[in-house]
Amino acid sequence: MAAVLKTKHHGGCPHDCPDTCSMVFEVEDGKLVGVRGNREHPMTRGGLCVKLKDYEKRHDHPDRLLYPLRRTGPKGSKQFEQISWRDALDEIAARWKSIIAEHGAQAIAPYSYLGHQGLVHGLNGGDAFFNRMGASVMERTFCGEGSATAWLLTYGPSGGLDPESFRHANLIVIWACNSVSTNLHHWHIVKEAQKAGAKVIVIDAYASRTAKEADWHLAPRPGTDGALAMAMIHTLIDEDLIDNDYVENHTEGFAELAERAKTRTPEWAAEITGIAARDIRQLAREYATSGTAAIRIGVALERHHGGGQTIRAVCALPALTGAWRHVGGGILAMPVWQHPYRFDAICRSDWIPVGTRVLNNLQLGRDLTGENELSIPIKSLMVWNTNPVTQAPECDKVVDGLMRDDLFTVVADHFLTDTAVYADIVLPAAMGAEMEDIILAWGHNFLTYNEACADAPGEAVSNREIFRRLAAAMGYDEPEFKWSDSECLEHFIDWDAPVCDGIDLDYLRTHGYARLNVGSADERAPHREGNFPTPSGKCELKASLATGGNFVAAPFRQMYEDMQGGEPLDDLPDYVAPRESAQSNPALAARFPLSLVSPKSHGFLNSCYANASDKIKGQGEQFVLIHPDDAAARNIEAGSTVRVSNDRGSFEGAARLTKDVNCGVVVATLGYWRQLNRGTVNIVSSAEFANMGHAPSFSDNLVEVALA
Ligand SMILES: Nc1nc2c(c(=O)[nH]1)N[C@H]1C(S)=C(S)[C@@H](COP(=O)(O)OP(=O)(O)OC[C@H]3O[C@@H](n4cnc5c(=O)[nH]c(N)nc54)[C@H](O)[C@@H]3O)O[C@H]1N2
Ligand SMILES: Nc1nc2c(c(=O)[nH]1)N[C@H]1C(S)=C(S)[C@@H](COP(=O)(O)OP(=O)(O)OC[C@H]3O[C@@H](n4cnc5c(=O)[nH]c(N)nc54)[C@H](O)[C@@H]3O)O[C@H]1N2
Ligand code: SF4
Ligand SMILES: [Mo]
Repeated sequence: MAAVLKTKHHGGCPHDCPDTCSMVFEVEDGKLVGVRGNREHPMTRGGLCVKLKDYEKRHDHPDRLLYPLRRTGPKGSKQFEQISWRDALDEIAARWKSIIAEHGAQAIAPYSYLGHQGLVHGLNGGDAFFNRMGASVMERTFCGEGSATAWLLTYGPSGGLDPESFRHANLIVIWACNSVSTNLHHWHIVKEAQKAGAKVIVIDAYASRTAKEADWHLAPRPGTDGALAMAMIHTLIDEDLIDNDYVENHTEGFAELAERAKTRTPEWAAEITGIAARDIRQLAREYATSGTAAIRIGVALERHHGGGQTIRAVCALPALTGAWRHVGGGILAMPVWQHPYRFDAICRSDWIPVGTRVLNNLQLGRDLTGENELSIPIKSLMVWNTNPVTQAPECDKVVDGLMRDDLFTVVADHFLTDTAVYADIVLPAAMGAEMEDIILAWGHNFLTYNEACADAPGEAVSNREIFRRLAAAMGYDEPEFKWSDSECLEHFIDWDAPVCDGIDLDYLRTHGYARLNVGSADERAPHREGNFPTPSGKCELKASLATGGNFVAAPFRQMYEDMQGGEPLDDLPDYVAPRESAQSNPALAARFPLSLVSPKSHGFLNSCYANASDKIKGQGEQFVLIHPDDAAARNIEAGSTVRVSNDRGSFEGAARLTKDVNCGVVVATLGYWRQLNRGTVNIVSSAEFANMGHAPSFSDNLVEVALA
């Protein structure tokens, strides 16, 4: 018997994660049999996280969807029959054509996210198709749009502090980011700096895995970080810890910010945050005097009403102290802005008919149930790369909407997810190693190539192929609908951009990854001399864009305007209270006295892997962290099943009594499947937008906890 040859191929982790690891796929006889991290890659360094280290098992999972399915029983009953691709496509095209004829194309709504993060098969992979159709535009603000808006207002589209430069920092502040679980390959660099003597400060609503490894953990009440940051600004000015030369030459609006910060004293912030005034002063002093201070903010910082304003206040800090002067000084949010992606070619937003309405993915439940009054109701929804029943807020409403008899729902996924079970037609999607792509990165400065090297099982096809087939069925014959994945990649990256100097598709195919030409992380201080890509060329403490200044970055104009959502933007940073807190809404807090934070699970990737028994075993059942005093007041013992509820609904979990949370705060992590549990955290979270970027408000959430 001839030995089967094992071959190795370049892969890129396609999951929604800032690390975008470069991987090595091992393939035998068309099947993915092993996977490891690329040892040469400076950030991946040969290691993958607990979710992905056996990625071949996800490819080979017995529950994977292999064929198109048509619903045969009531919605949600999981009764489906296998059908051919021809029948699936004919049925979808017929239903869509009839909906378009009767209600117009805007009655059809696309719904996607970063389940696959590639440029070809990812978030925007269906945009050209739906824009060609004239469907409703779906604004997708699950993650990062509050941060991005705040960042762009302050710094413009700068990549900010290089994640690899953190090894040169003397002081590192990790702010609302659970790096050990969610940004592991950056955490290695932070640990390196810590070993070399850097002090690591973690500011987190509870003692996360990351906070436990910090030299100092500060735990503000959820949603109050803006007060902490404003009081730091106050202290920097009050104690003359400002780099006056940097401020004068490279910032705008210092005098106005100083005026505002006058009343934002540490004593004022102590009341709001629950952190002692002397600790706030010490934090500001250490931050300003450490020499080289680096801040890494997590997306979680945006998840309350005033999230965007909070991030602007935090962003002001390195400009005030001149931390940007040093290699390893400054702030990191999402370096995606310096990547050469051509969203114009990917999305074809020029095809959107003038006047097309914009829906928002966080408010899917409200849109489907009629709570948001829509002049044209949604008659069909196509969901791919996302699982809103588990991940979107107010998800009981999402389920109510998906149950509507007059809604035609198509879902493409790998599994019969909590969302897919409500579909009329389910399409089987190919997985990572089965399709070519370059993976978009939002946490580092590398392009990451993924080779198609394994056979998709059954009749699963890639997202792009799904849209090629749908385009043919709908009669759309624009050339992009015929491009191969490789041809897409030629078009979807600006290969002539200076950051791509010396890099092309062949280079990536050979090496698997390439660092953008942005300069060495051991030498660069991107804003040593200012040079911020803002209208003024300075760090805009007072944002000219907030009041309609001249846009240097034209593509971002629409984004700012849309995302202000009509609410006028304050041109200076400030603390904006959460909607749901004892201070801002005492009547609500009397009924629901606990703040729920619902961060990411260590063992799941959003809701991915939360159906895999070994991953569930590692992660544990849905738990609710509660302080022993809060538990005692409710007769809750360790291990009791508790119900977490508010006016939006309830879910259950096992109580874990711990001083990792302060009194008044409870933590239940995200991703658990509704099919396998008694409710999920997003039943109780609110679909109200934060006040910037239409960001979500998952951390702005009052609940009560009781024995179930
Ligand atoms: N309470 C609370 N809610 C949150 C958050 C929170 O912190 N707290 N975080 C929010 C954030 S930051 C995010 S990013 C969102 C994420 O929310 P989602 O984007 O919905 O994330 P997932 O649950 O991973 O869903 C991705 C789905 O895509 C599928 N998929 C993966 N690859 C492919 C593919 O190639 N093709 C197709 N067709 N499908 C594929 C997966 O199987 C999975 O079902 O959740 C948000 N929700
Ligand atoms: N293991 C794992 N890794 C992931 C994911 C996953 O689901 N699982 N998801 C990926 C995605 S989509 C994203 S966006 C990133 C997100 O990565 P992170 O930004 O790290 O997101 P979270 O885990 O939601 O929240 C991080 C920390 O913020 C804290 N926090 C929440 N609200 C507040 C607040 O108001 N103030 C303060 N100071 N702290 C607060 C939480 O307690 C939590 O410890 O992770 C990615 N990586
Ligand atoms: S999920 Fe993140 S850390 Fe894990 S392999 Fe993928 S990119 Fe790397
Ligand atoms: Mo996210």
